[in-house]
Formats: sequence, C-alpha cells, structure tokens
Amino acid sequence: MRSGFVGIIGRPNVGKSTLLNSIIGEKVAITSSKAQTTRNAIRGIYNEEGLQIVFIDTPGIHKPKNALGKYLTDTAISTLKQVDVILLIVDEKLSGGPGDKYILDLLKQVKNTPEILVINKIDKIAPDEYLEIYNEYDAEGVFDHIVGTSALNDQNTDVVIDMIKPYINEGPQYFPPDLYTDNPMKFLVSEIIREKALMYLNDEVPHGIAVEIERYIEKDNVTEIDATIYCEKKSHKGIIIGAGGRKLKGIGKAARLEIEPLVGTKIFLQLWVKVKENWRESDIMVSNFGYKKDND
Ligand SMILES: Nc1nc2c(ncn2[C@@H]2O[C@H](COP(=O)(O)OP(=O)(O)OP(=O)(O)O)[C@@H](O)[C@H]2O)c(=O)[nH]1
Ligand SMILES: [Mg+2]
Repeated sequence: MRSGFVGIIGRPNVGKSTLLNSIIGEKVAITSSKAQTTRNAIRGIYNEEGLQIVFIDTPGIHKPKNALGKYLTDTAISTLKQVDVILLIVDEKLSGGPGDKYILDLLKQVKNTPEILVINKIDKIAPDEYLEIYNEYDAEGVFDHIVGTSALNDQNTDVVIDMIKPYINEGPQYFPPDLYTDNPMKFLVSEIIREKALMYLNDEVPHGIAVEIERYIEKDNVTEIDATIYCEKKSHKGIIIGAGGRKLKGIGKAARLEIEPLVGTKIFLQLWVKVKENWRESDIMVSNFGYKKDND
C-alpha cells in the first residue's frame, strides 16, 4: 500500500476547490465566484487499488483584514508542513503582485517537499499567454513540475494525479477505500447552504456569511434540518431574506435539491437569518463558528 498527503494552496479564487472536486470526481468542497469561499482545510480522498492520496484543499492565502482572514491564511500555511507534495494553484492572470511573491517565498522555505505548479483556467487564455505565465514561474526555480489545467472542464486534472503518484511512498491506508471525504454530513450540509447563499448574494454580504446547523434529525424517510445563516449587519439580513422572503426561499430550495441525493432521504429544511455584528473581527466569534484549529 502506498499513501500520502497533498496540499492544495494558492491565492483566493484561483480554482483550488474546483480542482479538488475534479480530481476526486465528487463534490467535496464548495466553490463560488467570490474570493475566500473555502474556510477549512477540506480533505478529499483519492483511491486506487493499492494507493490512497489524501488531498487537502485550503483557504486562499491573502493579507488578512480581520480575525477570520488570519485564521484562513494560517490554516493554509500550516498545511504546508503536513504534506508529502505541495500543489500551488495559480490562475490565468499574470502574477507579479505581492500576494504571489509572499506565497513563493513561503514555498522557498519549505525544504524536501516536491512542489508542483498548476496553472488553472487555461480555457480562458491563448497558448502564448500560458507560455508567459509558465516562464515567469519556471524562472523562480521552485517547481519540480508545471502543468496547465482547466479544473472546471476536468481538463488535465488526471495529469496532475500522474505527476503526484511517483512521490507517494509506502504507507498505511488512512481511510476506507470507498470514502471520498472524511467531513461529516452535517458539515457538508452547512457548506452547501453557504454555497447557495454565496451564489445568490452580491457585493459585501457574502464574506460575512456563516452557517450553523441548529437541528439535524434523521427519521425514516425524511431528515429535518434547521439552519441559521449569520450575517454581520441588519441591512444584510434584509438582503438575504429578500422581498417577500424570495431570496431565502431560493437559497433553501437550491440547497435542498443538492442535499437530498447526498443524504438519501427527503429533506425538510428550515432556514433562519440572524445578525452577529462584525463577527469576523472577533477571535472568539470566529472560533465559535468552528473556524479553529483542530487541537484548540
Ligand atoms: N473558466 C474557468 N473557471 C474556473 C476554473 N476553475 C475554477 N473556476 C472558477 O473560479 C471560481 C473560483 O473557484 P474556486 O474553486 O471556488 O476557487 P478557490 O481557489 O477554491 O477559492 P477560495 O476558496 O476562495 O480560495 C469559480 O467561479 C469557479 O467556477 C477553470 O478551470 N476555468
Ligand atoms: Mg476554495
């Protein structure tokens, strides 16, 4: 048996979670067009006969503006030390910004761990633009391999797996071979609700959203779920609920349609919206929402 861990890191919104889902072939992590979607280290398990690779998707590394942002970036950075292979994901934009430089400096400090650069969203660029990005990163002398992907179209993500395989050494089978994530169902449900809320919301509201499952009761043919969507301002609450409650209903319906096949029963989903003023600024509130280190 060979097994190992692979960390997926990069700036927000480059497609890390989309790549994880494409590699695993299941929706493990939620994705959205808004930056800072992922908030926890999310494990997706790739299984093959005699081989198990645990991929760890991480929050986008950015310059933190609040307690939540600090937690997100810390989570991503701490993953670097725990893995056998590091994937740095970048997208089609040419770098040069301080965010990228910061991440490259972090990678240069990591010794003895193979590092693979994934240039994602190649569906959006021409070959010569790809080459420019390739050369820019290649010149850093950090990466063992560089590969272009379109995670959204499942293009070349199998090549990423093939590049990783030679670095996976003998090891235990960490999880049963039919498991593709070890995240509990309740967590997946709360994430799906958050994803649908992100989908329906614009501007400054999404970043201040958190979802808490208040009640989760499994009956024979139905699962009853009560969840609260938290936001940071009273005005945001109104936006989430929408005129005549229509937006909240839409969020609930979209979430239910995705949760039902996952849970395998009918879902009775009730959503509430509550305000927790500026919760992202407070270490305590951030950790109360479950954004805390495993050993805290
Ligand atoms: N065109 C295109 N869009 C992509 C591709 N991969 C991801 N996206 C889109 O990019 C956006 C961000 O994707 P995510 O997977 O949520 O990005 P992330 O890096 O996990 O973002 P954070 O969790 O916020 O750090 C979504 O709208 C995706 O649909 C791709 O290969 N091509
Ligand atoms: Mg993500």
